[in-house]
Amino acid sequence: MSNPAQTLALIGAPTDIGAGSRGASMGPEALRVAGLQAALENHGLDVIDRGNLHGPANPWQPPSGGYRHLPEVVAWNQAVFAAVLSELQAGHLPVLLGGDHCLGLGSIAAVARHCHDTGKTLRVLWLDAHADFNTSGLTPSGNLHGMPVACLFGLGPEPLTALARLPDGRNALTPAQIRQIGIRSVDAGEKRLVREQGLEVYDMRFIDEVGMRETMQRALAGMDDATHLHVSFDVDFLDPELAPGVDTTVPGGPTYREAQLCMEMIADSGRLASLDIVELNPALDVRNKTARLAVDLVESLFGKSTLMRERPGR
Ligand code: 4U7
Ligand code: MN
Ligand code: MN
Ligand code: MN
Repeated sequence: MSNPAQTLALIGAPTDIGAGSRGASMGPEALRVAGLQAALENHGLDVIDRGNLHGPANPWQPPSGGYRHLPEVVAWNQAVFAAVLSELQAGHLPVLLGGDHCLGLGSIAAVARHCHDTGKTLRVLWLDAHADFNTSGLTPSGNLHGMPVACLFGLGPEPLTALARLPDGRNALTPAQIRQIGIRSVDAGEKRLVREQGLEVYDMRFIDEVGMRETMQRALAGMDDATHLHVSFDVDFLDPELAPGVDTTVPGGPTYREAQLCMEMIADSGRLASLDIVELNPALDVRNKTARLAVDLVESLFGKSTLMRERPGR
């Protein structure tokens, strides 16, 4: 490998407080059982498994004030924020093993803080069937896993937007820093907000029309040596025929080859510096096949195919 040895830190966050079904709390263990650490080590990476974070249990209550389990979501995100930031400060590449996607808030808030502290430019790729851009007034469910992107933009409950606020008072993310890929289910009010905020969304219609290659070229364009690339991989990004082990399946997602190309092109960019793997729900999976597929794709994200190809300059 031509790039200097990189140390990955796996951080488990076993919770499903942000979701509408129980089970994503088993995600970290399912990824371990599917051999995530060994698979990455086979590609010459150093991998430390930090084990699991701790946080409140799922009280399984209905939404209150537009949010379900807000205090628990805050507590889990504070733990994720601290763990991800400390790995970044140690020079490691944090890999957050969710857990539901409400944790994307704490993870990306930490990455944004680190970029702020080190003068890096943040680019986020949000691989998901959903835009996760709801607010308390728009959400049909109250589930906070449908709201992390809005919270990162400062649109959300104060304890979460506070976590995502930078020391200089700016929000963790601006629309220019995020690209959403694979989107195919956006709620009516959420759609208006996405347009109003000017999010760059490469939805499935776009991928159908121009193909995954052109989509990824556009999503990855304009990065340079100062770019920190964060990937938030919601496993429901994938077509549910391939990946049934998620709670919020939406038909018509990327095929196996399209998903591989997406991951390979991210690897080729040489900029990947932090990752979330979220929304895997082993309670809905079939013989852990979705976890195994996620591991396979994450291998590509870290350069599995590079033996076959010249890697562009890093
Ligand atoms: B995920 C939903 F209504 N939009 O807000 C909502 F369709 O992290 C789903 O992307 C959110 O899986 C899905 O509840 C959140 C729903
Ligand atoms: Mn999501
Ligand atoms: Mn989703
Ligand atoms: Mn989901």
